[in-house]
Amino acid sequence: MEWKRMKIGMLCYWNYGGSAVVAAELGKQLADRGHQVHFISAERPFRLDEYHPNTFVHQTGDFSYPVFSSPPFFLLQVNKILEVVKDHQLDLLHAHYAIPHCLSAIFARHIMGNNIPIITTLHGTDITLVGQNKEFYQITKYGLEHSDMLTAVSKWLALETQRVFKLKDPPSVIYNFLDSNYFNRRSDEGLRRSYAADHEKIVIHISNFRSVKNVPDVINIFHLINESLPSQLILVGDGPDMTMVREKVTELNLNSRVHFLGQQQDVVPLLSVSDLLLLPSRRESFGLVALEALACGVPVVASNVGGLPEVVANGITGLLADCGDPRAMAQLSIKILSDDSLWQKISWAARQSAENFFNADRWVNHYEEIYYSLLAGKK
Ligand code: GMT
Repeated sequence: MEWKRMKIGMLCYWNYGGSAVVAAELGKQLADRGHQVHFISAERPFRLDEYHPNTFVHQTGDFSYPVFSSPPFFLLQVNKILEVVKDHQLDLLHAHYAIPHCLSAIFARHIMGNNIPIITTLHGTDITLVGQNKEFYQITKYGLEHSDMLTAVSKWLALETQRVFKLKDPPSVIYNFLDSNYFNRRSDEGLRRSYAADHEKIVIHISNFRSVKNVPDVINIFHLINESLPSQLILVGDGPDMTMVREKVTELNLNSRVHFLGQQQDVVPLLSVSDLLLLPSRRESFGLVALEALACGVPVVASNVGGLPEVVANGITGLLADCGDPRAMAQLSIKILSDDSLWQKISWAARQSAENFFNADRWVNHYEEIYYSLLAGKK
């Protein structure tokens, strides 16, 4: 189809989390291609931190009333979708994360009585935790079956979705991506020295400190690495397991070696001074932070779960071990960190894979093609 400027409604969460990041990055890329992107979200999406031409942000309303135990977000969002589709004549709706976004889009379309195309991108826990819970199963299945197009961020997630929801076909796979010009190693000796002495290594972990991220194992792995190689650990992010993690650091007498930085908007400077990223997650449908590390030439040691093996090529851009085996992950980490030529080789391959395979243009093209084919099919 010939290029046509589309008006796209992007439904997403706004706060720290990969789905919010992917929605914002996709929106910016599409806006740079000349499309109009309308974010419909509770707040301005994280990573859409500054004004970006061709993007619009429509905040879901807020309404409290004594009979509501909390503001009914779903209904408020449906109402906002109705408003924005009408006011801006949107061509299609793209929901990131099945619950509630694809359902609010479907309900809004039902009220409008039109056939505005709905594409739903599955990110992981919308399927693996929330969606397959019996409290949400039926409604999630309905949402998947009534979207015009389903995409998943890894092959693993696509097959898992098909299996759990007994779908005729698996969702199409569109991998997450990044702007590899922005995510690139920028050396900063001063910053590096502020964390580590010349003979020390820097290990980093970035997450939202939820149980699926298995952060206590980051500490166990780091403890073992540090016994062989003097190192420092940078922890970025915050979340429910933070207290437990702090206690563990104290218990293992690592306080002088662990740096708690909390949530950080820009991780490139920190990745740029790091020698290794640890990601021992229990579940991970993709692992966006692993890709960000690869782009900055940081080898990744991660668990062999979900979509992680599709992002981190075992033995090439990082090393994988079974989840729950900190000893094995520590051995792999020491292997990379203690061999300079191996580190260089993996770091180079990591950067290549981010630049060539996971580059934004390639995967944004796929989304754009899907949008055009849905619009063509609508006529
Ligand atoms: O992990 C979540 O519960 C939320 C979700 C999110 O919005 O960040 O994370 C998922 O989506 C990311 C972006 O596609 C993926 O990189 C993460 O692997 C995935 N998290 C899990 O599967 C645990």
